[in-house]
Amino acid sequence: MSVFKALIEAVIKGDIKTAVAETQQALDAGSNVQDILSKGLIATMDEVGERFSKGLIFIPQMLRSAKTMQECMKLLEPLFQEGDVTSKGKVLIGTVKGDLHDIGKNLVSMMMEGAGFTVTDLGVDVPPEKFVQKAQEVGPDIVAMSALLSTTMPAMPQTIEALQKAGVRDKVKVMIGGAPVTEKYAHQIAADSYASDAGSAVSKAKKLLGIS
Ligand code: B1M
Repeated sequence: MSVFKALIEAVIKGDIKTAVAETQQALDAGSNVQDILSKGLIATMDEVGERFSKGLIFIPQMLRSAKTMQECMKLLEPLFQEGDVTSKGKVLIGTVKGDLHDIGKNLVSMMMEGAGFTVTDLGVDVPPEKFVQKAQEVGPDIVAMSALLSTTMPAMPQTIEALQKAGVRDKVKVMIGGAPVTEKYAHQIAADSYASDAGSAVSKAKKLLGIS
């Protein structure tokens, strides 16, 4: 049985108060932050997704669990800081057009910031033209796109094409990720990098920019 049983149950129920208290208690008890995240919070969202697929829960419950997870993540965020104040590079990140899922994207954003990148987060449902406009404005080293729906994945190549048309593509590296996205898909759409999770997104970003 998981040591995070009470936390898991609270996230499934969408009980924010208990989930936040359980997260704090796990931290106080010296639990590893990565464990709280992966075994307590992320694994629970997989369970929530399965219950949704089986028709056991519906959108409002899924939304409540998502909100609960995000409140717990606020406690973990400061613990991801590496303490290096020099910016490692600029990252422009967003969830692609038509897609409202932002927990994974927020996690990537949080870990990137913690690792010393300067992150501009465009939020969710970001159309290609918004990526282009903001890229022209902030001059990022990396444009990072997240998608959680197989139906919104095509917005990734559309965004790459828009960057190309605006003459921005050659000035940035493009990284993609999200549950339905694969390394193969990244090759297929000529993205520069794919990461399966927030931790590897950081190491891949460093690799893209030649930082150790
Ligand atoms: Co939705 N949803 N949802 N949902 N939802 C999924 C994704 C789904 C798999 C559930 C299911 O059916 N089993 C399914 C998608 C099926 C598919 O297309 N393959 C689904 C569906 C169908 C839908 C709707 C269409 C439901 C409906 O309306 N009938 C609808 C679509 C709305 C829209 O976007 N237009 C919808 C809505 C929602 C809510 C709004 C209720 C809510 C989102 C709230 C929010 O995000 N603020 C929600 C939720 C919570 C989920 C599940 C349960 C959890 C997602 C999550 O946050 N996971 C999800 C089931 C699941 O994923 N198991 C599901 C935790 C998060 C940490 O993981 O986002 O994968 P993830 O991020 C990972 C990696 O993917 C990676 O790093 C993170 C981990 O470290 N990563 C990157 C992510 N982005 C990256 C970018 C990178 C690199 C790595 O580089 C740039």
